[in-house]
Amino acid sequence: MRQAKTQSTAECEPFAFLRASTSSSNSILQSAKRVAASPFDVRWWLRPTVVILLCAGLCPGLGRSPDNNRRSPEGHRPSAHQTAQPRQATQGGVPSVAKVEPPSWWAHHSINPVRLLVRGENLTGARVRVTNPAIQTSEVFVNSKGTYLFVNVRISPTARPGSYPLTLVTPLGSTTIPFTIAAPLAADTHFRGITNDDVIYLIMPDRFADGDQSNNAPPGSPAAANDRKNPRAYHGGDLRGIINHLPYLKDLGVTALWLTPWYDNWNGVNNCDKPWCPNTYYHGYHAIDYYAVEDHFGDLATLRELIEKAHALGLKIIQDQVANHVGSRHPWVKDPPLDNWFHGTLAQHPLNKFRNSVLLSPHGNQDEVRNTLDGWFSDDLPDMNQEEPDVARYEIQNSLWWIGATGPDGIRQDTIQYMPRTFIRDLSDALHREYPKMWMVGEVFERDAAQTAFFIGGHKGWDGVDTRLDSDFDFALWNASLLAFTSKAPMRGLRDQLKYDALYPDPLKITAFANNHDTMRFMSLDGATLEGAMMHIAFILSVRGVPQLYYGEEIAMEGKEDPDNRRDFPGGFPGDTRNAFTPEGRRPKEQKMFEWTRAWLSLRAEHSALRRGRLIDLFYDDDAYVFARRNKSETVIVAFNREAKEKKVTVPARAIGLRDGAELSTLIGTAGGARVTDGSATLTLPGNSAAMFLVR
Ligand SMILES: [Ca+2]
Ligand SMILES: [Ca+2]
Ligand SMILES: [Ca+2]
Repeated sequence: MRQAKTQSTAECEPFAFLRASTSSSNSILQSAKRVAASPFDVRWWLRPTVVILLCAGLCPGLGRSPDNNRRSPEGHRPSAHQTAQPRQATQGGVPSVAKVEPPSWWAHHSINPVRLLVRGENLTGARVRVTNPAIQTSEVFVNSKGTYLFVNVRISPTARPGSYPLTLVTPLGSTTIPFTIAAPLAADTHFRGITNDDVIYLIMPDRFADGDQSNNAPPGSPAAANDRKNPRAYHGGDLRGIINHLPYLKDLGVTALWLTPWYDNWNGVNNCDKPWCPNTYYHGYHAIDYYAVEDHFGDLATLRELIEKAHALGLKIIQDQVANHVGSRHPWVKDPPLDNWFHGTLAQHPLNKFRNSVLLSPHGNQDEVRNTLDGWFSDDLPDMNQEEPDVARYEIQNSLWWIGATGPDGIRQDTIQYMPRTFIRDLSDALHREYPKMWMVGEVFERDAAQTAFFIGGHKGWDGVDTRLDSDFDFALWNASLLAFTSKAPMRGLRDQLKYDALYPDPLKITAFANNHDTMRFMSLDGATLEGAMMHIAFILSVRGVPQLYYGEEIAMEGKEDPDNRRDFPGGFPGDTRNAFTPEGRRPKEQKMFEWTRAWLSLRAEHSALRRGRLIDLFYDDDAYVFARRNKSETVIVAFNREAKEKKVTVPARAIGLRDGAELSTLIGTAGGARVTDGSATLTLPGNSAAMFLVR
């Protein structure tokens, strides 16, 4: 159940202002926001005078000794957390610390203080001391079992990188909380964001390439967990395997790699009598440690090496983050840091009914809304309660920690519509404040453009919230493209879907994807042909938005529903009989698809109109769709003909500013160009193919 939010001194941190609009008790902030010239401008709130004035009224503790351990440890927590709080540390033994999250932070960071979550034993009654004046602690809280301690650490701007251990003291002993101030990564070569100049390539690390067989059976993983014959077991793919194939990806022409989650997941194997057992968490969506790298995939140093080597080749990296839930094997599940850390418990929790549109509708009833936000994605995925400020804060810090510690350029945020939109906004704001170019794309798995548009940033929804989310995936257009290119729907359906771009603040910001790890591969769809797959990928690479491909699409891999759509890339694994990373190892069909994909990627890189141009419909009927992409420097025309035979299509030329005599030269897909006469041009389109023309 949700807890009523109470005022706390923690609200005085600049970080907290970003969520102030959701605080029912924060009337001073609310009234201040009403008079603000730009109440959603973070910089306004962060002006020192504003901070001081607001805090003078709200935070009587500000300015007191940073060592607030004289306060009762539970002093600032909402009362819901206090119910079982022992007054004295008379039970248990000497304190011990097992985990500190985050383990490191940075000076000059926009989140300061950072709030550490310390897991340990016998922490009841703990105080935290520091001797180095470069850091100051405050707001200590210990949970009722004495197993978790929260503490704010404020880092002086003059603090130098190094070790800054904190001392945890209870009446029964003391121990150390290790903590490091890290040197920041260079901002010009990291955190660069994703733009329309990028093409994203989705990789499941376990299924792409095994570059290090020494990590294929890490501690705690039985043989059944690492069985390549089981599509739900770990197959051995890893970060080293991706490093080894960076040149392949560079040559293909993609510019950004989205890796499914690299958080550490449980190494064991689930057994049951259902068809999906035995299974493992090879896909990475069941984190047991938000601050560690999956040991099947490598370690933090290998991840850093991957990101540096990718960057050196001009390839960006996108981290898959999952703030909505963790795995049921996470230590929190048996012993949550706070009673309201999750929505419910493993034994008793709501299950998500996935009535997702209740959030879109202003008429949704609260039972359904709460189920969508609080319901567990499955019994195996405990749902994080982002409406608890300490949960939101933990997750925002975690998101920024990965960016700062490893240097990726973007984030893909899983199952984003099951989290409060205010949390998405606060996370977006925190990311952009520290990393101005940072880009986050949300998974809104809905074929309804209205739903997609509701979650993308740049406009307020009916609820008054602008998520400020940079992008989300265009499942509606993906669906329309599959239907069109498997001949399940008229080609005009593409245009009919694209008209709903009217709902987006900026349609260029949408991520147009060909397929992903949750969808059947094109070649396994009913009605699929290689020509259809070629048109589908050409469409995704030429339509507005940031394109995203799925590993293996460039060789027309097959695969039905999960996990069949996650087959190993041929040649990536020891013992593979052929290597499809090389032309010699590809079958003729695969080579044809590879060359076609590479050619369209190359054209996209060469022609700015394909990346950023306005899309203008020129022709659409049952079997063909022709559109222009036009910017100040050039106009290209992209045409799709689904008929088996050649088709002549006349397009209006004046509509795209062309005069009689203008030449349309072919870029790909057809030998014949065209010339504008009497205000129009007649294109000769080969059967079952896509073509592109450049206007000169
Ligand atoms: Ca491996
Ligand atoms: Ca693991
Ligand atoms: Ca949720």
